[in-house]
Amino acid sequence: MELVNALRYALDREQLHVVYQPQISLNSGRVIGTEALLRWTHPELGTVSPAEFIPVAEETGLILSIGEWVLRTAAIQTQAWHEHGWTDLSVAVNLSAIQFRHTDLPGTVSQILRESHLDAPFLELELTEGVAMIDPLGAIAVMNDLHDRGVRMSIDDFGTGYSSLSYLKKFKVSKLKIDQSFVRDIHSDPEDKAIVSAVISMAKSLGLQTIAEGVETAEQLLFLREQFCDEVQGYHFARPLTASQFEQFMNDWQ
Ligand code: G
Ligand code: G
Ligand code: MN
Ligand code: NA
Repeated sequence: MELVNALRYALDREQLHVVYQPQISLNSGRVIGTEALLRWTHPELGTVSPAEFIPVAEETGLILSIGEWVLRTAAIQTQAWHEHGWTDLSVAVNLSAIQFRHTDLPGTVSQILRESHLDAPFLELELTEGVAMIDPLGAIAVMNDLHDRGVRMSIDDFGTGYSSLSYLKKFKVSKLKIDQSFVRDIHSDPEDKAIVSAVISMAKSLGLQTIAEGVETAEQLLFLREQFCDEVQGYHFARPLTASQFEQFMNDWQ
């Protein structure tokens, strides 16, 4: 079966699921959110990485229904955690540029929030710098609309894309996600160290939050603390977890 047909089938047959990676506030030491990450367990191929199938889903437009399913699943799960008493938790969902351009994204998001009963500020949409490349004015209009509905937005993989820094002023984003490629070599590459430190201080001056991704070691964590990075995420704390593994993680945390 072609990958795209297999993927369409996967969406119908519940072969897709969402895993959640904890995000920790360095200020409070609390788990304040998760990033929702899509997984596909294919009956023969085993686990297929989203890095492989998202591009196929984008080419065929299937990303629209998959993306909507991820948003709905993550919102329902996070609301269930709120009702369990973990009322701090927000959820960050990765969006494809296609979703951003080709649907009534703000309307879809609002409908999902209504159905799930999740309050808008607990949903964060992760955009990449590519979102604004083709149609910056259109992107700004969609962002303004989402912002007016109370949804937060962050820039994923910050520093690896092509966007002009002047966009940061026009985009209604609240957080920069420092790409893991900069975090990885903090301790061996003085340039990466300088980049991470500069991004954090620039973000602070602009009133933006920062989260460092791909934190794997205590040394990286220490440096990020010293630089007053707001939040961290990475294998040092936890891999992306199934919902029930995440609940165990929360029960074990501090
Ligand atoms: O979780 P992992 O490292 O395998 O993710 C690989 C890539 O797939 C990352 O770039 C991540 O942002 C992307 N990805 C994961 N889940 C989703 C999703 O639900 N939607 C989109 N558009 N991308 C996702
Ligand atoms: O593009 P995006 O930032 O959404 O991709 C996140 C990806 O990074 C996910 O596939 C996730 O599984 C992966 N990831 C999360 N934490 C770590 C980490 O500490 N180290 C590495 N190497 N990958 C990580
Ligand atoms: Mn991401
Ligand atoms: Na990233």
